[in-house]
Amino acid sequence: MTSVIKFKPDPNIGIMKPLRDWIDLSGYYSFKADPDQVGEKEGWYDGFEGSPIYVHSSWNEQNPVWDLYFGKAWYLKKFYVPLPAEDGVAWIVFEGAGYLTKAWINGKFAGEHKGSFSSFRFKVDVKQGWNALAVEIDNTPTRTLPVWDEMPNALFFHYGGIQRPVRLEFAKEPYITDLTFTSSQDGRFSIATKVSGNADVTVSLSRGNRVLYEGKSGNVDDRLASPEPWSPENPALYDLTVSTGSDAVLERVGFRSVEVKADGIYLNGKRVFLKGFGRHEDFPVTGKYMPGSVLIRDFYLMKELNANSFRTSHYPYSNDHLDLADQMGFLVILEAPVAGMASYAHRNPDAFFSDPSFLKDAKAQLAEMIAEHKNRPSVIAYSVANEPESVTQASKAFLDELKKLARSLDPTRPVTHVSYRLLEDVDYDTDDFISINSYNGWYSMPGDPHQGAIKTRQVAEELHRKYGKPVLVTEFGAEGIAGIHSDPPVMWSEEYQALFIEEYVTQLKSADGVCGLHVWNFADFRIPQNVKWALLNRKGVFTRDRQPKLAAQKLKQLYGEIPAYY
Ligand code: BDP
Repeated sequence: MTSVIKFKPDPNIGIMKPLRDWIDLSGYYSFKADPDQVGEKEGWYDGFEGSPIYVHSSWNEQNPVWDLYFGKAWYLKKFYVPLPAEDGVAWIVFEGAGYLTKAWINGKFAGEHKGSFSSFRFKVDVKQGWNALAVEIDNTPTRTLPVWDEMPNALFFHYGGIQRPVRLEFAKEPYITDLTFTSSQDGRFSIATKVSGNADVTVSLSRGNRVLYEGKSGNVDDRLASPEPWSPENPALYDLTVSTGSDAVLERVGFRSVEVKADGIYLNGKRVFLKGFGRHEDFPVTGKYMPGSVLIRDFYLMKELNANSFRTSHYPYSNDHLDLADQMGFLVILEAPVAGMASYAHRNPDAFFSDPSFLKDAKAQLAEMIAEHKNRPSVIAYSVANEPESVTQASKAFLDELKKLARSLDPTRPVTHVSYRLLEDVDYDTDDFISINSYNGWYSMPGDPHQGAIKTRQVAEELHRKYGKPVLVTEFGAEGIAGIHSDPPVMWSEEYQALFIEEYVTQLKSADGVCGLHVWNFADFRIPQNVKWALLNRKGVFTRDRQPKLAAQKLKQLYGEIPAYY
């Protein structure tokens, strides 16, 4: 599988340092919904009359008419290529579009892709001068990933469209097709490069203007004398440049080690406590696209609350998002888009998890996620799924296949699955650490966060005793509607949410074997219409527009009292 080479920012956050020629294809497009699915038959790839839309962003909130549109839709754009494009290779690169994407350049089919949350590319023929790009997106709610069969029960809003950047990228043969960097905090590192043909490859590692290592091969095992290790306190990044003469790519890498022992997760040899959040990519109007300015605010807010970690619940986040995690020092649990199964699969988990096409899609999207993000220092572990019905042999077989694949693609990172089946779960034996979601005091034991937190502590400690593995509490939280106050603290008030979080953190921070706490969620986010929710999922400690609730102040204090290393 060919990994996607990313353009990474230079040390000034947000400034792109492309090492290939490229043309940005974001901007205004022409858009047309295709509810009758006639576009392909009628040749819309050659052109159609549409209305304006902006790429990249979900289509839904750009026009109230499209808000609840799920299905096929078309995008069209004319673009100008100033270079003699014919004497090299050109790709159209999507950093995330979906769920099903088909693209045509100048009426010629370029390729199709399944999955909304990874980068993919199609080789294309473009000509110097004007060209046309047509894209068909299909987000019909079906057994996609995440699973959307039953819309009202879906875990978050089912946005659609070309939701992340698009560009045209050029290279000359032989070009670099894959790059893997692994390291440890003592300076040992290895580089493995794949190239499209025969080429002399050179590699270099530098910091700022200082070149610290140069090698004359794309495959290197070596050691850098006394590197600055990467950590949340000091996220030291190095520029790794790999060049074939005709092509060059840049990755920003770090020197760090991750190890799981029975009593915790170790970063650079020290036992680290993960303090943070489950997040979402969700923002008004832009939908599933997170503007850089919002990400910047989020990361400052997370730092302000003394957090050092988050999970990319429930799909891999954008390159912009994860670049900031590398840059600002967050420990990321990177989650594959295998989620949304609970309400559906519990009726017949055997049939659900034995479906070979479901496993095939899950494996493909997990593999893409790892290929794209495997060089990031921030990514310390992979979650292969959120809340699968991990209580039967069929679901266990499904999850074990995913874990086996993750380990074969990347033996350096621990693997987990996120369970809400707690003591009943049958798949912890193949996890490196255990991850649990718990809502005692909200969905169960409503109104009693104190006993709820005690019960969760007992479950976490029992799992740790039984399996001899650390336990990360990946979700706990309560809805708090901003501006709703109550004395005494009752459910849905800001006070109840703050109290719930306080009870959980107090119980769990010193629980035997608990290696971290992720509050659900960083910010309120959009969900399908359902009597369970008041317009949004209100479990954010910040509102959807990033204003603090009472819980934010409380959490700042609580996380501030937990030492990062213990
Ligand atoms: C958990 C899911 C999460 C939901 C949360 C909730 O993992 O995606 O948003 O419940 O109900 O089960 O708020």
